[in-house]
Amino acid sequence: MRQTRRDFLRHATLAACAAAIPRSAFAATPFEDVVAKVARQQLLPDTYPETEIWGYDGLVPAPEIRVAQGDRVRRRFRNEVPDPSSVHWHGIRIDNAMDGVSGLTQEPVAPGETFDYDFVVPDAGTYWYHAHNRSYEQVARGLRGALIVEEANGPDIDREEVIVLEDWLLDPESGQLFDNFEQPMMMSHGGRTGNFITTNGRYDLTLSAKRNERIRLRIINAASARIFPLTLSGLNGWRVAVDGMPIGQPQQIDGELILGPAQRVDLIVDVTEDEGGVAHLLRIGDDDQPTPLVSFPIDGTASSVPRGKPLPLPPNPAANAPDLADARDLRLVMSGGAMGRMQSALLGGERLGFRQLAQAGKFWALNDVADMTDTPLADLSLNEPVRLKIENQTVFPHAMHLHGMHFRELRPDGAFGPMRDTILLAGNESREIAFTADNPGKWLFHCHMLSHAASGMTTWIRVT
Ligand SMILES: [Cu+2]
Repeated sequence: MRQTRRDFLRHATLAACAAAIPRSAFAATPFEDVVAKVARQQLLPDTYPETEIWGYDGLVPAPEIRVAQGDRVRRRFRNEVPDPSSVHWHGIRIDNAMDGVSGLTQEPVAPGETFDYDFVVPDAGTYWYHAHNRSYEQVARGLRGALIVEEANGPDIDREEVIVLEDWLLDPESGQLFDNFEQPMMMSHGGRTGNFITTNGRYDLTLSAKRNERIRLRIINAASARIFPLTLSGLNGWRVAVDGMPIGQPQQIDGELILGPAQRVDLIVDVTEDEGGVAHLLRIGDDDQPTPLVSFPIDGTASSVPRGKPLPLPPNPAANAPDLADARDLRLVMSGGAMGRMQSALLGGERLGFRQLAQAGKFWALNDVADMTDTPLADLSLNEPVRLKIENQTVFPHAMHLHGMHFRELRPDGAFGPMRDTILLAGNESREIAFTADNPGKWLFHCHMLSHAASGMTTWIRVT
């Protein structure tokens, strides 16, 4: 492994401090490796060949990272895939230099090179980590996994399950990923969705459960463009957190639960299905038919009676609502895509017509600008309150993700929604969000339909 200047400086600092710091401080937080690798995994049924994937430590989903709230995460990322890469820790209120955005917070890590990520996790919750260079390809190839931050005093449950939803666009003949990551038709429509869905890397995930067992489900939509409408059967569930952050009073699940790309939801479910039956977490397909994402065959009984409504999760330190009285008003107009009204947009400072943009692989614009430029969407002062109206003038849904800070939706009646890091907008829908710009740095703000992000829907804000 080549020593970079960064490695050298780090070691020099450690040597200088060694005399002053007790040995145990080093032992407590060693760097662990996270290696992006090309590997093969059995995703399809056994009659098909293994699929070549890119996975952290060669696995999809990546090995779960699980730490306690307030812990320090130290990972030495080593890139062994044939494409420069970096790792983004999605939803973590993080030091900007550790945010992992190639081209904004760091240079991409070349094949064979390393980068040391070292950060503290201030909030408990369900987060994830994924590639953030050419992510429309690298995430779709499998560079994604769960990052779980545990509360000091977690909820009263019997067990928990982390549920990572992924989809894959596979050639049914070869079982291999189609190589069409930049296909204009997908970029200009809903994004590149797969034709094969896995839960925790399996198409038939089966987890046995007991009647009246209480399970926490941490569900992560790690797909690169797919929206998952979810529903439960044989399970009585409450929503207790979204995008990692507790929502206050648990909300009973009644009907459908929509999870946009990159969004997470924490549920506490009680198993109501009878012994011998099968409970399910289901997704609703385009044909309105429910299909199992997880099957829970019921084997035994945990207790004779269900426990009733769960208590709220303990709040995170980031729980305050922004003060709107002095808030800066911002507006973000999303335009473009197939069947859209966008005539032209700026690309690299030049005004191009829709057809010219399409030839350059750009189909979308944010405030009339395709792609990120040197100028941020907004220059904010540290701790400045912001309200941002997002107007989706396209016919497609988009999942807008802000790095580094959670926001709240500001609903038409003036009420705040729960804290989120990714908000899903339907086609031609406007929504308003508000946040306090309390984390200094350069923060990306982009669509998490990753082929949209690559074809115009990426901007950033600066907090100083
Ligand atoms: Cu989008």
